[in-house]
Amino acid sequence: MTNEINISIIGNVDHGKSSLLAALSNSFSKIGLAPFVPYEQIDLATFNGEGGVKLNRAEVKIAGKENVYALSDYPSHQDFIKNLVYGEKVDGVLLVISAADGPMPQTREHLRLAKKVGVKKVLIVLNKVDMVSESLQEMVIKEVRQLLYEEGFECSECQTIKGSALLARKCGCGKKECEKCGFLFNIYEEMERCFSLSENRDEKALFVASNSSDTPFGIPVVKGELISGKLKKDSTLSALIGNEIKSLVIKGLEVEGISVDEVMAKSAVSLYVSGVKSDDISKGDLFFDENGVKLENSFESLIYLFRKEEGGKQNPIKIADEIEVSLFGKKFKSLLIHSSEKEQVFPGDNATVSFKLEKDYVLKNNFSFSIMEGEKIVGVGKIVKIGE
Ligand SMILES: Nc1nc2c(ncn2[C@@H]2O[C@H](COP(=O)(O)OP(=O)(O)OP(=O)(O)O)[C@@H](O)[C@H]2O)c(=O)[nH]1
Ligand SMILES: [Mg+2]
Ligand SMILES: [Zn+2]
Repeated sequence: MTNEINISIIGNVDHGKSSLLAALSNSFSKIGLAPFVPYEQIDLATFNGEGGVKLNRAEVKIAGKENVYALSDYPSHQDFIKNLVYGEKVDGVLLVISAADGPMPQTREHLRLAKKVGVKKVLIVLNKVDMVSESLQEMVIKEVRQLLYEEGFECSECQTIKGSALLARKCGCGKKECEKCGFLFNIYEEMERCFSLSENRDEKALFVASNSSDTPFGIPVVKGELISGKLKKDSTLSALIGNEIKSLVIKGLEVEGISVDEVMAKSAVSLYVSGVKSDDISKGDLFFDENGVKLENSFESLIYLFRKEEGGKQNPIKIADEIEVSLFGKKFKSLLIHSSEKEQVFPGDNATVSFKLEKDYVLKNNFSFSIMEGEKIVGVGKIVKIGE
C-alpha cells in the first residue's frame, strides 16, 4: 500500500513556488513519475473543494518508492491559509526562498501557521540562485535557518537544496546529470528521506454518518464517509449517538453497493450495524474504533475568516460573541472564549481562538470546522488543542 504524503509549497509571493512545482512536474513527467502540468495551469490553480468551501490549489502527485508525494501550490496567501485549516492534513512543507530576496514577512507567517497546525518537517529550497553569488546564497541560508529556529522548527532535519526553478522548468530534460534540472532530483531524494514517515497522522478509524435508514429486515444501515483508518466487518466501534457514547457492531460493509470485508479511509461506505436504532442517528454522528473516547466541549483553533470577496462577513468577531460552528455538518452554538493575539478578528484575518460549544462532542486535534452565519460559511478553522 502506498501512503499519500501531503506536501505544501510555501513561501513569499513571487519567490518561485509555482515555477518549482511546474519544473518538478515537467522533469518527473519525462521519467513517468508525475503528470505534466504546465506553469500557467499551476499559477492560476482553481479547485473546488470540500464541503462547500472553495479551496484553490494546484496539485501534482510524484511517485516515490513507497509513498506518493502530493505537492500543493496555492495561487494566493489566503488560499494557502484556507487549505491549511480546511484541507487535508499537511505532512511537510517545501519552503521556497528567493536567494535574491531572502526571507520576507509572509515566509515567517506561513511557517508560524504551519507550526500551529502541527507541521514538523520543512525542506528549504533556495531558489533563483542564478541571480546571486554563492556567498550571498550562503548568507540567505543562514537567515532562513535562524527563522526556522525562531519559529520552532529546530528539529526539522531536512537538508537545504539550491537551484533555479525557472532554468529547470525551461530545460525540463528530466535528467539527473543536467546542470539545471539536477537539483530537482535532490529535492526528490530529500523528500524520500525526510518526508517518508507521516508520523503524526491518526490511523484510527473515524467514520462520519451522513444519514441512516432500515433494511427490510430491520437492520440499520448508516451511510457516511470513512475519514481515517480502516473498518472491518464484525468489529466493534464506539459511536457518539445524540449525547451518549454507545457501542455498536459492524454486521456488514458496502462500498458502491458491493459488499466487502474491509474498507480503507476516504471511502463512501454503508455500514450495517447492530446496537443502535436508525432513528437515533443523524448527520455528523461519529463512529470510532477506540475505547475510552471522551466527550469535550472546548478547544483552541486556528481560524481564517473569509474576506468579503470570498463570501465573508461584514464585521469582525470578538471574545464573548456567540458564533455558530459546523463540525462534520453538525451545527453547534458556541461562545468565543479566548483569542490569543487579537482582540477582534476581521474578515481576511487568521487568528488563534478558543471556542466553547453549547454541548459536548468528540473533539480531536486536526478536526476542521466551518464558521457559519445562518446558512452561509463565513470562515474555516482547525482544532489545534482540546480544552480551554
Ligand atoms: N531568475 C529567476 N527567476 C525565477 C526563478 N523562479 C521563478 N522565477 C520568476 O519569478 C517570478 C515568480 O515566479 P512564480 O513561480 O510565479 O512565483 P510564486 O512564488 O508562485 O508567486 P505567487 O504565486 O504570486 O506567490 C516569475 O516571473 C518567474 O519566472 C528562478 O529560479 N530564477
Ligand atoms: Mg504561484
Ligand atoms: Zn535539464
